[in-house]
Amino acid sequence: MSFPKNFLWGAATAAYQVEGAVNEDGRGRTVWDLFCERPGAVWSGHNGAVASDHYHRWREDVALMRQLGLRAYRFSIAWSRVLPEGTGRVNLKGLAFYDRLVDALLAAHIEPFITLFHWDYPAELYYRGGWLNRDSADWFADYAAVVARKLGDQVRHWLTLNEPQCFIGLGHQDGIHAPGLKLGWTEVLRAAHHTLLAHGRGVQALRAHCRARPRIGWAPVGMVKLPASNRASDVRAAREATFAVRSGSLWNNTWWMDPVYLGRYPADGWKAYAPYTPPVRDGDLKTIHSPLDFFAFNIYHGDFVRAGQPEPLRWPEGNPLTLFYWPVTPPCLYWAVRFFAERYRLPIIITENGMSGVDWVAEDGRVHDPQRIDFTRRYLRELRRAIAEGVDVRGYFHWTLLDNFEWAEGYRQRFGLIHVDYPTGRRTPKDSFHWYRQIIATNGDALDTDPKTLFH
Ligand code: IFM
Repeated sequence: MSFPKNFLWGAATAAYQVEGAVNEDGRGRTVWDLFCERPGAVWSGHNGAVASDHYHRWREDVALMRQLGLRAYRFSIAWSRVLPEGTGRVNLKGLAFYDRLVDALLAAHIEPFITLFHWDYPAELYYRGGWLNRDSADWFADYAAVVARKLGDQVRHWLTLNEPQCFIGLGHQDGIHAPGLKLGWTEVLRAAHHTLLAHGRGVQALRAHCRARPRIGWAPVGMVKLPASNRASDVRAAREATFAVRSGSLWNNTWWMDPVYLGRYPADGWKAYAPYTPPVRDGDLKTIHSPLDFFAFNIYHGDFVRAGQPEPLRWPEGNPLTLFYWPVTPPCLYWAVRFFAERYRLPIIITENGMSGVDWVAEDGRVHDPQRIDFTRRYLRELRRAIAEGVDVRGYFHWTLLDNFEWAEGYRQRFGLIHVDYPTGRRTPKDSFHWYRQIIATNGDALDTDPKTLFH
């Protein structure tokens, strides 16, 4: 058993991380432009002003995607390119950029997957209260409608929001991402509720305004607990921990996913977060629960748990870590898709997975990244194991296509299949690019081949 026919082999990016051109063609400012100006907020004072220069080099990038054999490309739209003030006046030049990109992707037989919001919130809306303002749901719906009217005849796949756990948790609670707020729990959970509402209103706007029938999802972080053994008791403990909400942390699945897929907040979360739970008006949960076509999530690692032990197990000394110090845990792909399929009962798409490494152009002119190949190979084999057991998985997007601006880490974390030399913008496909190309070309069969024999 291998990957299904028509499996969507993809790669993903996000607007602020790759585009640059922050002052061109009428783009409005965003909270990330503001945050990068704060001394000490981003490593070494980096910002997204030029980034991977994709706004100017998109033709070259689509040609590289074609060379890679990508079946699907996930990218986000910069809300403030389309609506510089976040709402109201439409900037046709901004829309035209994405229109050209979509045309080029379709001409290359690459399926566009559009994320409407990947963290670059319009500054003008932030000044009006941002996600703390309940009107933010309407603002988002208006923006979704504008994009849908322009691109909804050609684009079939849509994601509303990317990783609300991060832009609310890191951005509004911990203050380490834009907009850099450190709010209390009442306000954090209110902002979180408004993002859920925005998602639901966005889904409705897409369905109302796309001319081709849209397939819609969203892309939260998928957090999974892994059983320390195959014993039924450990698997049960892992499943329970995967779907639990603990007080004091926003880092969970169900506070975000249950309202969207099941139409209710999880009871344990409602108890854990009391007395800070948000005001929920009549009809809110119905809106948030607007039907979706697939279950998407982003995943990088998981923690191991054992029955009878409430805390995750300690990592063995010397456990492999990426440059970000994230643990390498291939079974997270197997267990996450199994657990999510059981609970939410929709076809699954992995919208992000990958690793940051120490990658540079070697003296032979190539970028050797054997660890990314080994990482991705192990993770994909675990995904294949779940598919072989009957889980309906439709696609996998590697994070990321190009090295890019990694938020508060600036440019020091390289996640790309393609190396970017930032001073010149020069692209060099890494060894992992050539390897992934073979994986795509064989629909995954080359996962069983020694990677060293697959390219050069
Ligand atoms: O770069 C980010 C992306 O924007 C959101 N998900 C995680 C990636 C790696 O940190």
